[in-house]
Amino acid sequence: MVDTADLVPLGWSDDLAEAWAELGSPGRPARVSRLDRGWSTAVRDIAEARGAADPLRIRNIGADVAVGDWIVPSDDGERVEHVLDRTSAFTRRASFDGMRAVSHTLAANIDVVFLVHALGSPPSPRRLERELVLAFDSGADPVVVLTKTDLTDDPEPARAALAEVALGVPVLLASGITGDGIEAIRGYAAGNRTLAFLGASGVGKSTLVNALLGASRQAVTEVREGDQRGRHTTVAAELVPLPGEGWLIDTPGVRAVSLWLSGNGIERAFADVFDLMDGCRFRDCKHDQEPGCAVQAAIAAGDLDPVRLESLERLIAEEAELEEEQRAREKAADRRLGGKKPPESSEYRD
Ligand SMILES: Nc1nc2c(ncn2[C@@H]2O[C@H](COP(=O)(O)OP(=O)(O)OP(=O)(O)O)[C@@H](O)[C@H]2O)c(=O)[nH]1
Ligand SMILES: [Mg+2]
Ligand SMILES: [Zn+2]
Repeated sequence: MVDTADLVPLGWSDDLAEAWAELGSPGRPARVSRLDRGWSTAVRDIAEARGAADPLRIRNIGADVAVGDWIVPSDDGERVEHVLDRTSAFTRRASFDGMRAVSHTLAANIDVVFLVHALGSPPSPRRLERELVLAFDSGADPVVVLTKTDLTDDPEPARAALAEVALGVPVLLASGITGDGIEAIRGYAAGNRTLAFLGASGVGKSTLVNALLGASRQAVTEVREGDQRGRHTTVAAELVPLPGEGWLIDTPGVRAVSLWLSGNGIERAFADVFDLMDGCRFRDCKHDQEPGCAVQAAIAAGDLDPVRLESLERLIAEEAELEEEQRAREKAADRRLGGKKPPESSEYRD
């Protein structure tokens, strides 16, 4: 019988213990720290995580594995036998593979998702809205980090612009260069929790990770002079232990935040607009020209930015399209494989 006490510093939890027990407590669970083509690296204890012992290298052919996942190797240690049910996962739509949409899970079994934005370029509340939908859908707690505070004397306008769409979500200020706000971020890792950093290339995710580690572990490159865009320096997600306790997942910057839906992320990210909709006179109100529309009344009163309503409508349409596509795809797969689903790609594409 495996002593799972060893796994607690790796982020093992009651929910994972339950998922493992449901499989009949096979083998010894390990946590995926990085993925390379066809191979996973997984750590079995804190010594391996800290580089004092060699981690497991295992083939993940046929297994849908993401960084942060808990896996059980086959008896011969050759391949991934099981992937434990995830407690959370940040998943976006990656790209088209031919005509079919492919999902990409950037990080699994995470407790907090830091949505990183940078001062030094204009705030992008529209992008944040999409990130929040995915973050709420992930099952982890979203936190917004506005970094590069050293680049401005007054972060307040940008902070306010993001706070307006980050309903009930903390907006932290930080700098990976000066160390401003780093201790507040570290606080979230108490209790061996896993923190994932997500955001566009060049916003400073890896710099924050290095500041938290107190070491230049992650490569960092300068953004382009003109438009502050990054150069996609981080190319693969990686799970890294903090010096004290807790885990960080640095991820590659993603250009487009496209929906991949599972839960009620849209409802949570746009709770303010849905609350208004409840006050419309007609239940089937389109929030356009109808009399008694509470949404239009709020826009007229200056209480709701009309752009936010447009964002919501676009996201709902995108969700509907995706659901339609998934239905069509499942039907086609059923016909082809007699009910067996094709494996998901877990490669990073942008
Ligand atoms: N002034 C300042 N520059 C920063 C800060 N954080 C990051 N930078 C700079 O921004 C550039 C990009 O930082 P990275 O940490 O590589 O950004 P990233 O989000 O990891 O980018 P990708 O890996 O491409 O997704 C580098 O030149 C950093 O030195 C900060 O807090 N202040
Ligand atoms: Mg990076
Ligand atoms: Zn209405």
